[in-house]
Amino acid sequence: MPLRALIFDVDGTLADTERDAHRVAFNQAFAAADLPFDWDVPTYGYYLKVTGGKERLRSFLNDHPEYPQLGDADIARIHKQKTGFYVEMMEAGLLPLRPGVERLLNVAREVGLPIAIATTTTPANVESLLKSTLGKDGPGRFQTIGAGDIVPHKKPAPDIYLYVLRQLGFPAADCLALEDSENGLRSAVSAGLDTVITQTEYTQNQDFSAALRVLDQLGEPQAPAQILQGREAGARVVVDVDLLTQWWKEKTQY
Ligand code: XBP
Ligand code: MG
Repeated sequence: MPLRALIFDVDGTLADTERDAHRVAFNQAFAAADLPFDWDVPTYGYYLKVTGGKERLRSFLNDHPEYPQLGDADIARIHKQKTGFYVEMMEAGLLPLRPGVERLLNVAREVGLPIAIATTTTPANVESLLKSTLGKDGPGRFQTIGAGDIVPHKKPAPDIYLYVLRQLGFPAADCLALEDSENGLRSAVSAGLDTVITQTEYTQNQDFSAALRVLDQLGEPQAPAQILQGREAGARVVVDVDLLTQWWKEKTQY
């Protein structure tokens, strides 16, 4: 039985969106709302432990009683503005896909392997990122896009992956997830999915022991990726459908 679908996370996996896009958009929204704080790079990294932008802001305010405490409606309004700033940034074409991502998506298309998305981020963010990087038909290349508040519990809960698997109509054992974070890995694994990690600056010290492999990126032929955890640790590879299928078939935990 061949691999039947690849399910991609978005933030950190398709593109390195957190530090220079989401964080900046949050700060623009805080300034627009005259809030007396902003998120520097380490602070934002700390609050990435909370998935979902609204939930992240709520968690930050809970930890900082010295700042104005906002109700749910205010948080939703500020978050909506934040989404607007983020979409503007994507429309300006300021953020590339991570190395090897477009190549792997193209290979999947060539061999007829369906691709899908399971993310915590707001649907408008996914759409603007995919259109700005892959063109106006970018979102349509994914058979299913599961995003944001469509499920009751965000990652690390399995809900979004279970939703996407239901939409695809495939059992988890026939698919493979690609993630960048421990919260994402926990979500995918609890949904029953084998998972390959491409870590980022923000996630590099997280626990990925449940992953099939951990890499620094997907790699390009002229600049291969490095396997960081897994049986071939240290090896340089260009991740394609054949290699993912090989890892998925072996189901090896190293
Ligand atoms: C990342 C998230 C999101 C983004 C911000 O999700 O947790 O909250 O940081 O987007 P993933 P929103 O890695 O699953 O793509 O502000 O729209 O939540
Ligand atoms: Mg992610």
